[in-house]
Amino acid sequence: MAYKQFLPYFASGKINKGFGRGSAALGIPTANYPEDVVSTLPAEFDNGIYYGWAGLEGSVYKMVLSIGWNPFFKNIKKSMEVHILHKFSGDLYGKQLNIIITGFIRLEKDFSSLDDLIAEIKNDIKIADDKLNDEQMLKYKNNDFL
Ligand code: RBF
Ligand code: MG
Repeated sequence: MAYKQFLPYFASGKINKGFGRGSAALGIPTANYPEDVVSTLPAEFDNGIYYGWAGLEGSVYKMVLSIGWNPFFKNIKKSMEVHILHKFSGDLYGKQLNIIITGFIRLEKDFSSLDDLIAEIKNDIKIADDKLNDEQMLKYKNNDFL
C-alpha cells in the first residue's frame, strides 16, 4: 500500500458545499474539500478511509476522512470528505479546515444497502476515536499547522 510513505499528510482549504447527502441521507455530515485540494493529493495516495486531526477556528478535533469516488453513490469525481468527531450547530461552509492525516483504516467499498454503509462508517468513527488516543497519534494534536 502506497499511502504509508505519505503519512502524516497535511492538507488545508476552505470547506465546499457537497451534495448535502452526508447530513441528509446518512446523518453523518462531512466537510468537503474543493477540487484544488483533492487534485493536490499525490497520485499514488490510496483511496480509502483515514483518520487524524482537524483544526477549525482555533480548536482541534478528531476526524475521519474518506478519499475516493464513493462507490456506493457512483460519484464521477474524486472527493475528499472529513467527518469531524464533534457536533456543530450550524454548517461549516466557507470555513478554513486544516487536517493532519495520521493513519489508515480501510479501502473504500461498495455496499448493498445504505444501512450497511452507515454501520461501517460508524465503526470507522469508533476506530478513529480509539486510535487517536495513542501517544503516537496524540503528538500531532498540538501541531501548529492545525
Ligand atoms: N462511501 C462509499 O461509497 N464507500 C465507503 O466505503 C465509504 N466510507 C466512508 C467512510 C467514512 C468515515 C466517511 C465519512 C464516508 C464514507 N463514504 C463511503 C462516503 C459517503 O458515501 C459520503 O460521505 C456521503 O455520500 C456524503 O457525501
Ligand atoms: Mg459533505
